Amino acid sequence: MLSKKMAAALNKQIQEELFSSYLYLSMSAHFSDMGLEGFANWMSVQEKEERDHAMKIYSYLLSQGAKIKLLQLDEPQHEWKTPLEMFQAGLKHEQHITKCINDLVDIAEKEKDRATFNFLQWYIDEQVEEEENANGILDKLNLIKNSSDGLFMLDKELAQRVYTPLAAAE
Ligand code: OFO
Repeated sequence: MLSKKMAAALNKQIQEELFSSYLYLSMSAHFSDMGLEGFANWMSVQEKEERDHAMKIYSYLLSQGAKIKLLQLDEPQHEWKTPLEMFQAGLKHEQHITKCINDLVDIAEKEKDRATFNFLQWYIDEQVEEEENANGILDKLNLIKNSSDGLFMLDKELAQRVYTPLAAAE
């Protein structure tokens, strides 16, 4: 049984995850506009994974008999100057999500809500991976600088990313 505070905070996290999806979808569209289809693919996979993150919380709330309350989504940014700027924005966003997850864990701890505390461990691990992924691509973009050959090679690499639905990945 979740407290009202815990349920409200988890509902808010569904909104955060869906906004993440919206943001990465916007980035995917912008990469397509730039003709960088490999980058667009990477963001498209990211966008789907974020929906999975939201739905995992959705299912958890339902399993606990809590009410689902979907909140309004903000409009994401549509334009960026460079791929580097986009991944910098992506990393900053993931750092924000990490803070959100840590805040949720704090609430679960304060309320001695062991089930939710356990549930959130998956998100803690996931955020380590999310920040690592964004950092890894940022490192490459920093090495490439303005080389169009380098960008072309990285675009080919990012085209290889494949979406695995969360249920299948676990
Ligand atoms: Fe990007 O990990 Fe969820 O939001």
